[in-house]
Amino acid sequence: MIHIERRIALVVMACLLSLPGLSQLPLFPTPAEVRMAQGHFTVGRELQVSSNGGYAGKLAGILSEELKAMDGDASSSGQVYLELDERAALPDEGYVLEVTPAKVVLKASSEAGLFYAKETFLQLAEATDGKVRCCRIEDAPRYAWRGFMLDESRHFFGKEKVKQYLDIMASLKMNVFHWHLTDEPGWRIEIKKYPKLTAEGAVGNWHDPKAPAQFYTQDDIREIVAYAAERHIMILPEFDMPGHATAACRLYPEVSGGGEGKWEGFTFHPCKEETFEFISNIFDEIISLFPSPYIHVGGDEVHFGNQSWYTDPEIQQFIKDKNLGNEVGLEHYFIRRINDMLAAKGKIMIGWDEIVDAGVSPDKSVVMWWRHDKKYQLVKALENGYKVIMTPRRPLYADFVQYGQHRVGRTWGGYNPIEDVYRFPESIIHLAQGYEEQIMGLQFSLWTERVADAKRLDFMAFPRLAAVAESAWTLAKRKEYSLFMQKLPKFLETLDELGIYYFNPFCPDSTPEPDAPDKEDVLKNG
Ligand code: TNX
Repeated sequence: MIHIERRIALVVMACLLSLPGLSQLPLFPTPAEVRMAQGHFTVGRELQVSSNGGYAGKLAGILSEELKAMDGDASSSGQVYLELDERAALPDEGYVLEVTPAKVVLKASSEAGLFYAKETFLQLAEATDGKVRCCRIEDAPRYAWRGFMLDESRHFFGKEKVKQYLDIMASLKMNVFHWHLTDEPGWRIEIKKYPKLTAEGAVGNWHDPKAPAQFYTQDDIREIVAYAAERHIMILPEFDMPGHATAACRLYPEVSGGGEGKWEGFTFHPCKEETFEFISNIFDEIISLFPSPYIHVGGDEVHFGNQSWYTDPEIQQFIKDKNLGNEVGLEHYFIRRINDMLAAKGKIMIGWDEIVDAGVSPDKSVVMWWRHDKKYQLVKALENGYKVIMTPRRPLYADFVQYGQHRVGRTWGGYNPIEDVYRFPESIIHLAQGYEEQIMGLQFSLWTERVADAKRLDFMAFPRLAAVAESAWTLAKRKEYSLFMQKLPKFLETLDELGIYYFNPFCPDSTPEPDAPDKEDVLKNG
């Protein structure tokens, strides 16, 4: 009797698992539609990879090498075919992957789509040691913007680490790397016209003002931009202004707008022609390096360090002459002028959500919503016609801790556990009702004041990045937290193989929190 009951239970479970949505493949992120079928395709050394030429041919060559490196079953003689077909009119970045015992077909109407078909097949092959279950996958992203931001001003991590993150992002189908390259402690991008920016401005980091200069040369930047492009990742450079400009103002005091105490030199001078010329020249070099249609200009937290705007006679006169009302009006004037400057150079400006109040043109600018405690700023941006990228501090700032026992990193009436990351944007999306088309997507942002080395960087990024990727790519109706957690161990295995130190949400105490030097210590130690 017991025997029969157990058999029934097994059959019921098998049926449940075969329902769409429940039968899950070990894929990050979960695809839109999966239909499982009988049998397997075996990856092996005799495998033939072919294509309909052009980009598909190039990708076939790459896939062939990647599969060979897996050292699969020697006897396999299967075929893999990649087809780029614009007339098939598959969604942008979307693809179809069909696995049958003898043949695998990857099909897309865009290069990015074909690339993602390849990433999906590779993940399947790796997760199953080359024995891929037959299936048909039809996939396309929920959001066009699937981003990760890295702050390399506060601490610098370097080319190899960035490339490793680009590899992982590509595998997770993330497509924007937002690079925060300028801020208070250090300037990290070579600008030929202003050599002091890196010769001296790259010296120091958040916890050690004397740390040796670390920055990217223009050759490094070109190399990383190309590396990212091969993986269908756009690099969005950020040059923060008029606040968070300390590293530049330190070296070029003629463009500094003052600031007090620990915010000395925090802002650019908001009305000198020399400032706009300086910024324009830097933009020209940035634009020559980054093909992205967007440039991020910050625009956040100006009030931290604009004390001298209130007393400087030249600034006060300017406010009167231009009828700007007050210092906030001047801040908005500055942002509008930068917006026009970038538009004249053919670029769309992206700024933190403060720019909504500046009244910049929604045709020429995009808003990054970051102040989770100011939900109305998101609504205001949408109502005013802006496109918005969502990266609210809670739950999408990676410098917030992910576990209640962690002590290094931020909290704000709570913290950012992987579950909250996964449940975004469903937790707030009602605010965007009627404006869904204006939401470009979302981004995980890693600020690095309290992240001084690669070990801590990885610990803060992983495994939450996998949850972000799924939140950005996977349709809400296909997201299920318990299923995500069931497959997460596969992702952790991949991280192990890469030698990445991550937080293990299944046994939180097995992965102690790496420490980070504090500024106070440095000051105390002289
Ligand atoms: C706020 S986000 C900032 C950053 C800090 C971050 C730390 C934003 C636009 N400004 O300068 O690094 O908080 O969480």
